[in-house]
Amino acid sequence: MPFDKNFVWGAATSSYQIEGAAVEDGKGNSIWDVFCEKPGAIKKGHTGAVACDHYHRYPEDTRLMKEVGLKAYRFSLSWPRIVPNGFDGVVNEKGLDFYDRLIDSLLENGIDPYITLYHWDMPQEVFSRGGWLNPESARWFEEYAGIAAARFGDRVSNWITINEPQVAIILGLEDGTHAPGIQLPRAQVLQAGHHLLLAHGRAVSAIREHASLKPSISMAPVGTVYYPVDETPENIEAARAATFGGWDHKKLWIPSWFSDPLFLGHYPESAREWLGDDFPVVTEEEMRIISQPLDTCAINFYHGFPVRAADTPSGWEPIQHPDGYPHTSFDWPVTPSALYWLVTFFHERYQLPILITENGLANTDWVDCDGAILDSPRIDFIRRYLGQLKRAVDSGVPVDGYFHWSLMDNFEWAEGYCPRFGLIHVDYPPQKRTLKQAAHHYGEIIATNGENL
Ligand code: GCO
Repeated sequence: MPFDKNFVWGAATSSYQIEGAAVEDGKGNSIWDVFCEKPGAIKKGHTGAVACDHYHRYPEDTRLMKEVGLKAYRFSLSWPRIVPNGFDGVVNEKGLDFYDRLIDSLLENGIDPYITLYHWDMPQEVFSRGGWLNPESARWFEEYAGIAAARFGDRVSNWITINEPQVAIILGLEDGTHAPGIQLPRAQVLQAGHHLLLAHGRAVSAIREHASLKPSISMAPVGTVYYPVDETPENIEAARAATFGGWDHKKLWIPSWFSDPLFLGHYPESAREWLGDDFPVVTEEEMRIISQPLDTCAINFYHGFPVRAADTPSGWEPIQHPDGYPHTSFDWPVTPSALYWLVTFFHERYQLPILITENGLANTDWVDCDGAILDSPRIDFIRRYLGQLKRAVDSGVPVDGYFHWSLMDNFEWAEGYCPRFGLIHVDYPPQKRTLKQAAHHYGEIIATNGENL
């Protein structure tokens, strides 16, 4: 049986990773513009100043999406392109115009737009006022969300508030390897995370208030998951327990930290012992704002962690992949069955339809002497992961769609342009785009609704 006829087949990108035009048409600075100038912050000193020049080349890019056969496209809005300093509500019309043109071009090509409001490029001026540590930041984000929903909500019905709160908070404010590149004590990291969730909640209200099309709203966390190495009942139970309670191993990457507040209305009590006095003190009103009902449970997913039942205090133990286990060129292991368990566990816990908002791999792609890009590992990866997604659908988990990361090669944060995650190869410069073999293959999967997976 193929996927449902309404299954959403898409690909994803984000503003800072592809747009370029960093100082054009009134855009304000983002924390990524500033972080990239810091010596040693980004591999080879790369920056997103030009990126894929999508700001100017979007007509070509939407045509290519159509050529691949995509039904949907997930992209993010740059907050400082729309509200340059982020907090005073002064709007940059030229920024709004750009997204108008992009959305219209998508719709003309029969591609459904999915907007992410925050994919990490916070206005620098917001950071100067404390960023997510400042409780006002949630209000500023609400205002920006309302502006975006009022302008685009007549043509766009799918909204994702925050992309991967874990990465924004842990890598940005605890490890310091992502913008803004600072290292805060844990209690402040948790406080910033709480304000980020409040920003999500306030944005949900703003979208519902200002969008004219009925919106479907979600947040897209990192899908950290443990999966059973052999699928025995004991190992499955071990994987479930580890996925939502393995604090000592994965710390704030454990998905219940950022997802339980949204869907269950409280932070996970199982983290209290680990966090001690750092466990956030919150109000009922805040939790009510954070936990407004959502329409889907979006998840970004790349790889999982094998686990088995064991005679340990937690009842499980993580295990190592054997030597020579398949890895992508980003050194992430290839773990397709983890996708089955991820959507199964998330659906069990949060009781909503699942939407995979990112999944993909970096590969050492190049244009061969015949002009083709033969990325067979990507084809195999897509087949294996989608096969497991299909298995979940067949077992009764409602899955609304799948977005491949990424539409095109782009700026991979601290790794610069070194990894290539795209379905479309980008030669930068001269900004030449070429469909990889996997793009054609994905197009065939889409055309048959996954019949042959
Ligand atoms: C992510 C990011 C993407 C990355 C991708 C590959 O949400 O993690 O959204 O920006 O490029 O995940 O690391």
